[in-house]
Order: sequence, then C-alpha cells, then structure tokens
Amino acid sequence: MLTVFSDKHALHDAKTELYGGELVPPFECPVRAEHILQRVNEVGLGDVITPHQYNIDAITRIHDPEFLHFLETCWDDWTASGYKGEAIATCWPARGMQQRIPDHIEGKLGYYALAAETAISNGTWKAARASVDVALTAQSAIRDGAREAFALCRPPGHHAAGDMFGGYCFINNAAVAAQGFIDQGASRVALLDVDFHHGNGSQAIFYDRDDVMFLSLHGDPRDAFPHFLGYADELGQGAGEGFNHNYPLGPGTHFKTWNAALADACHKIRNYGPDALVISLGVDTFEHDPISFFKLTSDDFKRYGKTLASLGLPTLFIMEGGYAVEEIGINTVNVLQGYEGS
Ligand code: OKP
Ligand code: ZN
Repeated sequence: MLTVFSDKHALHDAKTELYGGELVPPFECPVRAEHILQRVNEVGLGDVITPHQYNIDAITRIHDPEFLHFLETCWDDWTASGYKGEAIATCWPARGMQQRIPDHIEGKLGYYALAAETAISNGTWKAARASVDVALTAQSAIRDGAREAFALCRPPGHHAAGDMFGGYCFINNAAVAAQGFIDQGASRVALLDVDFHHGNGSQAIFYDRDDVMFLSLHGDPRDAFPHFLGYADELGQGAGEGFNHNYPLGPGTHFKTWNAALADACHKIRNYGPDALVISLGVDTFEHDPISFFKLTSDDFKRYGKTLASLGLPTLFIMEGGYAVEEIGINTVNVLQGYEGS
C-alpha cells in the first residue's frame, strides 16, 4: 500500500493544551506521525511519497475562504496583539448572542473555535496545508488506479467544519478528499469514521447531501468529546436525510460490541453502493489510549482492517487520532495490514 507523508507536519508543534484546567503538552504531537512512519517502513508496507502542493480551490470546496484566511493570519494577529502565550479561544458566541465576526483576534478566535483545547501557534497553518496536500495526493493515487492508499495526515481533520477548528483539527482532510472523488466524477462516496471521537466536522459538512454518506462509530457524546453532536438520531436533513449514521458507544466498549456496530455500518455502505470509501482512521479506540474509553486491542485493529477490505471498494485511509504514542504505529499499520490480508 502506498503511503503519503510530509515532514511539514512537524511545523505544528504547539506547547500548550488546556486540559483539566492545566496547560499541558498537547496529546496531538509530532512524534505521533514519526512513530507511524517508522512502523510503515519497518514492516515494508510499500512506497512512501511526499505530497504535491494543491492550490486553495480544492480546500474552498469544503471550507469558508474567510475561515481559511483566519487560520492563515491568526498567529501573526495574536502575537501583534501582544499576547505572550499560544492562541487559545476563551470566549464564544454562546446561546442568545450575536453570530457576527468581531475585529479583534480574541473575538475572531472565539467565533471560529469549537473548543479551547487546541492552540494555534507559529507553523500551524503550514502544517495544516501540508496535511490536506497529503490527503489529496493519496486521493489522486486512487483516482489514477490504485486500489488503496494511506494518507499519513497530521494534524488530523475530522472535527473541523466548514468554518470551525478545534479538537486538534484545522482543515478537514477526509472531507476535502471525499469532495475530490465527487469532483472527479464519483456518484457516491462513503466516509466511515472509526476514530474514537465523533467526526462532527465531517457530519456537518455532508449533513444535507446524499452524494457523501457519513457513518461514525464513537464514544457516546453524553460522555465523550465533542459532546454536542454524534447522537444516533442524527440521520441527515433535506436531500441528506437517511445518509448520516451514528453509532454512539458507551464507556468500556470492547471489540465485540464495536465490531457489531462496524458490521451494521458496512451493511449500510454495501446498500449505498459507493464508488469510493474514505476511512477516517483514528486508533484512539485502543484500550490504553490516554484520553479515550474503548477497549480495542492491537490484534483487533488487524481484524477490522480485514472487514474493511471485504467491502471491495477503492479505499483511502486518512489518519486522524490516536494518543497512545508508543503503540500508535503498530495499531495504525495493523489496520492497513489487516486490510491487505497480511
Ligand atoms: C481529536 B481526534 C478529553 C478532552 C478531549 C479533545 C479531544 C480531541 C480528539 N477529556 N479533548 O478525534 O482524535
Ligand atoms: Zn479521536
């Protein structure tokens, strides 16, 4: 299997995450990508290539241009304001308030942020751009005939909506890639999100569309981030009604239960008959993940990789989360090897 990777991911290297009332080193850190790449090479998964640089048009198919401009200029505006730390949102257009975009960077940050854990720092924009280039390059490989490809994206993307960042995500790599398939002539694309967290950004982007079906297995929003989306009764709206499927699962969920939800999702994908499958691949479902509560073992990742292959579709794997840094390489590559049947 081809892997696409850019070392520019390391440009996003924030020092702070607001976690449990403390500023801690971010869980979403550069060494994650290094460990995955190391494992890809160790097992000889296949060629590793660097991405092409795409222009902004592929990204504005999904994201608001003003939001992208905000991401690009945020760090400079923040430092110009005299703040000493990294750019972290601390105020929001909450219930009953105006949804107008303020002039001051503090207000802009609050407007565009969906959560406060994610700091923007020097290099965040460049890394996010490289990450979506990785996704689009892997997507092109499939357009050009590859059966499968692995986009080793960092930073991740599935929490990013058309005009919101947060949950460690800035540009929605999986959504941009899914749109790429559609723009190249695909009639239908299935986007299956197996990250521990609900892919609220991907869901929101495709919620009123029937050409991209979104399915997500995740920690129940009653108990897990992003807390305000991901319930089972969110089925899509308008033309998109019936094309959104959520599988919220409770604390302590083991593979047996998780796998039953996956089987149901695969059944829906088969009936949908997509031209391509995009997997938002997070391995924070792992039993030892520090911020999640599912109980998948390293072997379970191989097992479900095989299930994904049984769909028989051109498949684009997009890296999302996974914070058990020591095991992230093994768990991620286990899915890919399980898919390849090795
Ligand atoms: C990003 B991805 C846990 C707080 C969670 C944000 C998690 C973002 C996950 N107590 N904070 O989906 O892996
Ligand atoms: Zn996650």
